[in-house]
Amino acid sequence: PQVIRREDYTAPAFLIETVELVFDLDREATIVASRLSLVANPERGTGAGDMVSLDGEDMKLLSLKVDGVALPADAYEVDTTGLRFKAPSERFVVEIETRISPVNNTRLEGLYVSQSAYCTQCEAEGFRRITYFMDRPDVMATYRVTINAPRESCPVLLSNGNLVSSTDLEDGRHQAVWDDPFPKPCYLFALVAGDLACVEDSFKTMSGRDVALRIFVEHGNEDRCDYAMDSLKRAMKWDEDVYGLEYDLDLFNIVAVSDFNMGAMENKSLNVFNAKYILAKSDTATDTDYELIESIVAHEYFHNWSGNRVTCRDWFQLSLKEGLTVFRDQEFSSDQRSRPVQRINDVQRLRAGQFPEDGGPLAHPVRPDSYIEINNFYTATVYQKGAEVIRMMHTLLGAEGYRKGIDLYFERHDGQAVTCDDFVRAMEDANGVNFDQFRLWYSQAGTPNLVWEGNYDADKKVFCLTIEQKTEPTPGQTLKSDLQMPVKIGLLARDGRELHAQTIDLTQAKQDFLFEDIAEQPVVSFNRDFSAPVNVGTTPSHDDLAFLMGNDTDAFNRWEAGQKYASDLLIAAVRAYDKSGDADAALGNVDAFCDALRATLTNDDLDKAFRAQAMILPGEAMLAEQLRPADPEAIYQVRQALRQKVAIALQDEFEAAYRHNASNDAYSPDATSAGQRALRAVALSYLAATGEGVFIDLALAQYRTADNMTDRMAALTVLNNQDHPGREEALADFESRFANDTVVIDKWFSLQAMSSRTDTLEQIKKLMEHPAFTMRNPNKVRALVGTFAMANQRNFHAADGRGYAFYADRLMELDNLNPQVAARLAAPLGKWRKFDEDRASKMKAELKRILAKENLSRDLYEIASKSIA
Ligand code: B3K
Ligand code: ZN
Repeated sequence: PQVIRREDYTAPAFLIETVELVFDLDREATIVASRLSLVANPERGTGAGDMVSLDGEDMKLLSLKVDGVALPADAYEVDTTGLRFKAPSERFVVEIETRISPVNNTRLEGLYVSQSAYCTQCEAEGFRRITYFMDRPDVMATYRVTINAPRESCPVLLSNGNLVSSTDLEDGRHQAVWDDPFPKPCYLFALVAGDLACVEDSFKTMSGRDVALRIFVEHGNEDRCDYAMDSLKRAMKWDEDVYGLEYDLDLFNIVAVSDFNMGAMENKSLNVFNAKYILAKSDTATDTDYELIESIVAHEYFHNWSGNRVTCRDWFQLSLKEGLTVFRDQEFSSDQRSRPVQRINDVQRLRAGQFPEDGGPLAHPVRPDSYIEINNFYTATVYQKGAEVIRMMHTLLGAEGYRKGIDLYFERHDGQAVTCDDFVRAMEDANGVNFDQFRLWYSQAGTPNLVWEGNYDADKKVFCLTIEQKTEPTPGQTLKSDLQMPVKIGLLARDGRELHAQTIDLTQAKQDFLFEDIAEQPVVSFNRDFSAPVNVGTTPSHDDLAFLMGNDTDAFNRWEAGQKYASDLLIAAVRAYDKSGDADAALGNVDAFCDALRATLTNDDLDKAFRAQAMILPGEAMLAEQLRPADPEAIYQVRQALRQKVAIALQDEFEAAYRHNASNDAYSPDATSAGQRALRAVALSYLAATGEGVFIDLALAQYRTADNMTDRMAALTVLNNQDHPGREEALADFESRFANDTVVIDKWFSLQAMSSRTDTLEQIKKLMEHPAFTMRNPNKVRALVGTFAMANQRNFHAADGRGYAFYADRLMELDNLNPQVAARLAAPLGKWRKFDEDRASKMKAELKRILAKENLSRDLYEIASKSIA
């Protein structure tokens, strides 16, 4: 397969000014007529005689006219990748008719059918599966779209922009015409048609315009849209307040569909969502679901400016819109909820998803240099690390300086397709700073490692902090440069007073920072708020960590100190366990750690959501990252043993927390109530970890009486790992309640796929036969199959290798239907370097088997071949 390189970028030979599309919808054979006005690109100096090259895949060309005249067969070339002919002049009109088959589109890219509705997904390169086009983001045009469809089965006809007209046609068909006045790249095109219910609301913008807001869902789901709608209105207001950005059309539509390759899509004024990120009511959605809905609705809305009004010049610049928009949605959520808890969640996500990527075979810079399949680059690096890069600029420039940069960026580039470099230049120019060194964050892959050392001179009252940075080589990048990063630090006195706090600007490989007038030997709170997205190799003493857990004025670092403390105990214990096989003995005395946790658990000055977070030990995968080779069974056993020790030591406190955080009020998804439920759930899970049967009964009782999904799932999660009749009872009850609810039943699939029980793989195989399961629906595959590899380290890595073989079989099966989703699930097999030789060779054998598959997609080929290298 061909490698696309960033350095090969050239501006398009021709531009497209206007696009007129007419769709005659039919499940088997949809006819798409397109009329494009093309003009030579002055930047390229092209004209008559130059080749016009249009992308196109998986469709039938029915007719082609240039300036009204059908092209003779020898005047154009058409193959499986596109259509080419010579331009007659500098300005001309192309008319194309194609036929496509939405119902046979299992890739869910382009125009496809979900349940009974038609919908589209065009980012990154799906538009070329609808009609021949210059499918690249730097070709921006205005669109007029006509949709013809049967009135009965498709009463709702939607596209981007404003509705121009609706008319009845003959034979029970009807027609809608939509016009989008804002020039856009084709990846933002969308069409939806079907029999959908609609929930309506409105928003008054800061300049007083009324915007109609509509959410379209399957009939019967109308009562599950309130939270998404409320989130949308809060996001619109927040973007006005914080960024001065106002919505620019008179309507904004959201459609929820059940078959979707990812979370959601920001098509201009017609966002299409995976139904799981829209639908929620108290008995079907957990607090986490509500949080995700809020942040994804906001994320897609924010793209209207950061992505749509200003878009990417080419796909290597993807982080221009994604990093920025993730940063914006993270800040939105921080303002809606607890800021420290939000930061903890975001950092956990970065560490769980991005750090392993950056340290593994798929490592790539935030702005990649090459790709085979662009869909493989919608990664944690482009999204989450990209957001951290924006956050660092925010920290370095301050909120005001950052806003000046943002204002300049939108002023300069509105209506354009630009680069990450253009964004950084706006930040520099607005603030009179130089970001030459900082820019390396876009081009250099790998997570920097920081180590620090403090030296206190008691006579001079001077504290010297020495910091060293180093980034390990990544595939294709052996030499690494020193990066610029803001490191927030605090110096604390033994009584908890803050002696000094500062954001330091690290730029060198090794750098000293001097602090004067420091009255006593301080305890260092390093990289507060995770201001630099790095690994910190220095582990303070257990005493200092316990002190920071109880005293740091930075909430993030209070949590971080607990995580470091736990990791340190667990890693040492895993090493000891490998020799002794006795997890309890390997852990030894952990009283001091338990005391520190107790102090946090019972500190009523702390937010409950924070306390709940602080009780959760680092996950098995996180621990595996810090061990080489990682022994998944040892990690599992040792982590369980520490959980039990904590549970027994803090049993009274957990019981009290469980009792005191029961609620008699009706469910409300607000952050405070959610925090209370989270604390109660953590308490229940620890109580069950004591090993006492009464607490399993308590979980079962909670399951039976739960009046909301959060409490129900908390109980079921506990039961899920038990050998107890209550497990079967609760799982069977859940199944019968929600068997027909496609969004909710996925929780049931994924929970079972996550079970630490050793019969889990057999259960998964059985569940694949369940009537609600199908390999054609990405949510189902992710819930049952993806979860197994991503969130069940113990069983996926079972020593006999059956987990790997099962998984590879599923990836190959899926590759024939939906290569994009198959490739997105493939990364776990690429982690073989982290494991012992036996596991590593089994994992590699599966990768080889995948690479030998007939008709292997470009998508899966790219991930599998890079993973094995
Ligand atoms: N921009 C889309 C993601 C498209 C993924 C294509 N493989 C959703 C988002 O990031 O908002
Ligand atoms: Zn996005």
